[in-house]
Amino acid sequence: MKNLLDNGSKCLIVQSEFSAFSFWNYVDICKIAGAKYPAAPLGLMTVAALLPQQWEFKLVDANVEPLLVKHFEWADIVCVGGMLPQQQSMLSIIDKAHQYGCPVVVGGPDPSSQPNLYRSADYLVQGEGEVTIPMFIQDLEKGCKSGEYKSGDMADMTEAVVPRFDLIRFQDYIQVGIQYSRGCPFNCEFCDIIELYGRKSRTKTPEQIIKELRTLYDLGYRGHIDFVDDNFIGNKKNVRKVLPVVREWSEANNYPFYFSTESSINLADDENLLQMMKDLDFRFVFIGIETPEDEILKLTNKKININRSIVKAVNKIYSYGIIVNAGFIIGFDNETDQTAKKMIQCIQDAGICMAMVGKMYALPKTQLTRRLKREGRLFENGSTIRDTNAELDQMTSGLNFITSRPRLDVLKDYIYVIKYIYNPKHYYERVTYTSLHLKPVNKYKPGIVRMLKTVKAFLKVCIKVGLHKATGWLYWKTLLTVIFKNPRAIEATVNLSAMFIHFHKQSEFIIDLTNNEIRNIENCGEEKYNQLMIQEDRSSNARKKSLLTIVNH
Ligand code: B12
Ligand code: SF4
Repeated sequence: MKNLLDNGSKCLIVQSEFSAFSFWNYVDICKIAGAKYPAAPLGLMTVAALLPQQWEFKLVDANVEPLLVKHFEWADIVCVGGMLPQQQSMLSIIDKAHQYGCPVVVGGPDPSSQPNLYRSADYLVQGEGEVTIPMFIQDLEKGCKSGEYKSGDMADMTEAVVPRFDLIRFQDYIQVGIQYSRGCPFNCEFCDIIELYGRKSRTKTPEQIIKELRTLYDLGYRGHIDFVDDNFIGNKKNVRKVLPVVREWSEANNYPFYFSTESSINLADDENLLQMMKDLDFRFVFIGIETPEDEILKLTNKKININRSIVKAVNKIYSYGIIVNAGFIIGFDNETDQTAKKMIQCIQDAGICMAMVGKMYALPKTQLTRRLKREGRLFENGSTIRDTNAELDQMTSGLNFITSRPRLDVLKDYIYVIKYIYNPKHYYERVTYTSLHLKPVNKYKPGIVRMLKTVKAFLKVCIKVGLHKATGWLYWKTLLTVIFKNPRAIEATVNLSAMFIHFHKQSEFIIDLTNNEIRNIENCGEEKYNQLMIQEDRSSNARKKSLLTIVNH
């Protein structure tokens, strides 16, 4: 075998395919916008920056281009990594690479949480690459042909490298991610982030962030940047330091980017921070609302959301020009028959268009899982999704435990919520509400090429949504209302309206899937179903175990 540390070794990095039906894979909308996929593979671009720089790299994202034989024939070594929904595709890439005689390095979120499944790879690199990739390289130096690398240490973010953004074609994506921090200070019972990345939010320095932005700028990227943090405001003191620096840089460069991120809801309490984000043209924030019911929040220890009006908090954020996308969960222990109605009311009253309503999932490294195990309620292998493991996300899978309410009630409530909120009339009511409450700054101004693309996309939306019998009238009514009452928000209105194409398709898929599950339970009876699930777990294999790892924010 060739000495891989030689100059010019060829390293093929593969982003494997995601499931087509994920809430997040709004590929139809990408096509309208002239792109191929929502988000660029930040993890793998970071990995490329951590590997020997004398190597020659090729990054193939199978979500935007076919992975071909010639790619494997070119490569001396193959790196593959990703999250749970990519598990099947990652495993098949390992096999394929071996067919062509390439050693394979595997890493990333799923191989780190389910290492057993990935032992077919030659090198299994767990955890944060900043810590474990150097261990792998040391082994290569020693000529090791295989190895496993893990560490209890967490990466020092102030030493993080600039990802190899040069390895992708920007036009393939709607957005490019950068990461400012890892970890979150809160302590929600169902969350694995705090156990994987810690409760101390580790941040990069302002200089590092500017360096990343400058790199993207110099490579010609303009437009949407997503801060992929677990909780962007997890370390408020540091965020307050970085935002003004980024603003100064943005201003000096004529605002080449606009931003989005994930944050806890206490963002709404901090007008100063909101103003800083507005000044930088933040346009979206994803917030884990989970449930509007305080009793449930208490049990799940999501204290930061308790004793507040969600509607007021969301409105506050809209007033700074930032659209709130949110996650909700059904399947908490102390839900009642009023839960679904309260959730719907919260989503409608706050006008949350992109509401990802998922079923509760007990993740391996969480307090929730440990409690359910103690209570004898955990289906260790989460095998509720055994027939559809290619379609994994929070909406298609979940409830991998004996629910406290009858499971059928939970599932029926789930369908009720999804049907209601993704009914065209109700969805467009929310688009109108958000658009009228939004005060965008629109500091980022697209160049002429992007402008033409935007106009083309707008016309496509007008045809696809505006001429559709289910949405036509609602779309034009919403559009005209916003043009007359809050014209600055028109871009947001069109974007949110377009997203309905994806949500409609995706919600129908979810409803069918959940109805099948309901039929199965009705056929065998709930008690027997639970018994079967628990028994099945006792005799199940490692592959099924992997189906557990879905997360909520
Ligand atoms: C941003 C984000 C998203 C974005 C994705 C944007 C994008 N560009 O892909 C969105 C919102 C779309 C998303 C969706 C989902 N996400 Co997500 N997401 C994240 C988040 C917050 C950051 C990911 C990121 O970019 N990190 C920054 C990069 C640099 O880190 P990284 O990718 O982990 O890579 C590092 C290491 O893992 C390692 N590494 C990675 N790959 C490889 C490969 C090799 C060969 C090696 C050696 C090392 C290596 O080195 C890198 C540097 O340290 C993480 C949480 C987190 N803190 O990581 C969750 C996370 C990745 N998501 C997760 C999940 C489960 C999902 C969903 C399934 C949830 C859902 N709602 O249904 C969906 C599925 C998406 C889909 N397309 O189908 C889980 C994955 C768990 C698992 N076992 O796989 C995570 C870890 C959150 C968690 N609580 O556990 N997500
Ligand atoms: S669910 Fe969100 S707010 Fe709660 S601990 Fe996890 S990352 Fe933090």
